[in-house]
Amino acid sequence: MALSNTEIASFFEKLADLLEIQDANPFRIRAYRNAARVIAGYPHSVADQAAAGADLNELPGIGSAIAEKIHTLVDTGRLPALDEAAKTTPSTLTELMELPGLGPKRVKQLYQELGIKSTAELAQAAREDRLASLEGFGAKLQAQLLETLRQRADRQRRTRLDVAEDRARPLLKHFAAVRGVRQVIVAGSYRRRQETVGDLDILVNCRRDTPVMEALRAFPGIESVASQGETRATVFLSGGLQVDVRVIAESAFGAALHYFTGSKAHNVAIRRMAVAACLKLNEYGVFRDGQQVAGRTEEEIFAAIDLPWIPPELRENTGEIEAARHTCLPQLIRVEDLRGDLHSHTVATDGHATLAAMAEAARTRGYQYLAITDHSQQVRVAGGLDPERLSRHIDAIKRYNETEPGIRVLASCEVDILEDGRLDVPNALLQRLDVVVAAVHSQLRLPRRRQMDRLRRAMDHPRVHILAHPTGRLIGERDPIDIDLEQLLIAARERGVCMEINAQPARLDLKDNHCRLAKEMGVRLVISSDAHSTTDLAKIRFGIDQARRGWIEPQDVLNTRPLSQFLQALQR
Ligand code: DGT
Ligand code: CA
Ligand code: CA
Repeated sequence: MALSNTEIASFFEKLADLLEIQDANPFRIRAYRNAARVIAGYPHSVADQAAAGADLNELPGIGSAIAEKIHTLVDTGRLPALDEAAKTTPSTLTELMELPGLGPKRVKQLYQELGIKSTAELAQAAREDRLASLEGFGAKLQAQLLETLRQRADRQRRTRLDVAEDRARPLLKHFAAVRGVRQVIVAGSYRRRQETVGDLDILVNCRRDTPVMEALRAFPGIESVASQGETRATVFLSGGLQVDVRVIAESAFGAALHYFTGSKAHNVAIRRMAVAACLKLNEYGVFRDGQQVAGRTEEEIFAAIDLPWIPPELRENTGEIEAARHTCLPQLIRVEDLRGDLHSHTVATDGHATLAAMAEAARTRGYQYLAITDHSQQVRVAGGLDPERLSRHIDAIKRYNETEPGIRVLASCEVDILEDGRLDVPNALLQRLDVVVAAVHSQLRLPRRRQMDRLRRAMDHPRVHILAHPTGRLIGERDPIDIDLEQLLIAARERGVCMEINAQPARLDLKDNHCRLAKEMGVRLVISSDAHSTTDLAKIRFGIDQARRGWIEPQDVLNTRPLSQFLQALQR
């Protein structure tokens, strides 16, 4: 596949980084950086143009030497100048340059004086206090670097919720098949549906003398056992996910479930309430004067301290206890409340199923409508539709609806927002779409002012109904774009544009606290799967989880409405 502009640009960035560490000619370095910027911001595919034999010299700031390098890179996938530079300077040094506080001079110093080539070696040196004495470093920078690296490692050590589910499922099945086991539940952040989990906290409710620990040892997916007693064990699954298993007596199962579901902050606040009512609360139950008054179920635990049951997604001590006390907990949205899905792809661009297959799968889920939102032309990696193909795609959708398929397919498009905020689809075609979903896919690192202006301008367009994955983050992989979320929500509210809660487990964008803020600010929301296959439609539940964590109720979400009301509400 042809290199994207971003990929081509990153080759030149990397080359410039290495040359900078090598103290090369600053003009040469600047020329490469300049080229990288021009290429990254160029509205057409540089690779396509090179392949078509275009004169890349014509690009602003690109001379014939760099033009030739681009041709070589596009043809061969390699940049010989970069290979050459990497011969004398390890190319991993460029990853050090991304750390705050480190520029080319310091990276060079680290390499030459301490032989440090990677972030792992840097962390080690910082822990051993070997950086502080380097000239120009000092204890403060060392501590700051250590903290940055620690945060990175933390982020990598957590497991995405969907991945955790895939790992947990076989183990839960394994336990459930053991004679004497009544119930197996994953508590902790997993039950609270956090977007990532640190470990799995599995609680097993079973008859006395059930061989739970033997069963655990017999599970084939275990890499190592960290500790094991009669009623609790900590093991690591292959792949590295930690699992804490606890065997709980039935009389205390509700208490344990509440305790190990957490969060810790919620537990502390609940315990304080219990104490104020002259009760003792721990993972074994609620006790008055040493007598157990609750323990079997969570409902009992809450009732003993005079509260209604609180959904796990809310248990973060961010107002749920007060809301429960005043019996004004939100009626959280459920998957069954949705009447349609507003973001999906087909084989027309980067999806794997046909329009008919996607529609049929959505109908089977009980939806009344499905928006097909294949990409617009600018998103080349996804085979985005140019105006002519989009026009035919709209025709195909309208024809499909005439076959009365039992679901209304909404003609839509995931319209790329260009760098300056213009839309990647001509107005005449936007007019023909039932729903317009706009999104940013490139130029993700614009400075805040420009990024905000870009999004505001896109939403200024009266045909834009929904802003998809508003922050552009990928969990554990890519930071959000630099925006002021509150300002963005204000802009959306002013224009009547809906914010999407994208349910792809790698995105979850908006995320929980953003959802809550949007609701409080009166911003309209939709929850969409961004499905690329028929089975992907079911991933909508991850979006529902985030929405629930954000206190969202059915009436806050436009696609809980029946088709005609939805279409009416969508109008700005
Ligand atoms: P994680 O694993 O980092 O994603 O987050 P959690 O919430 O699953 O935390 P974890 O696995 O350390 O502990 C599970 C639950 O056990 C936690 O949510 C609340 C409870 N818990 C753990 N430590 C304490 C504690 O020191 N005090 C109280 N009150 N509860 C605790
Ligand atoms: Ca946990
Ligand atoms: Ca744990």
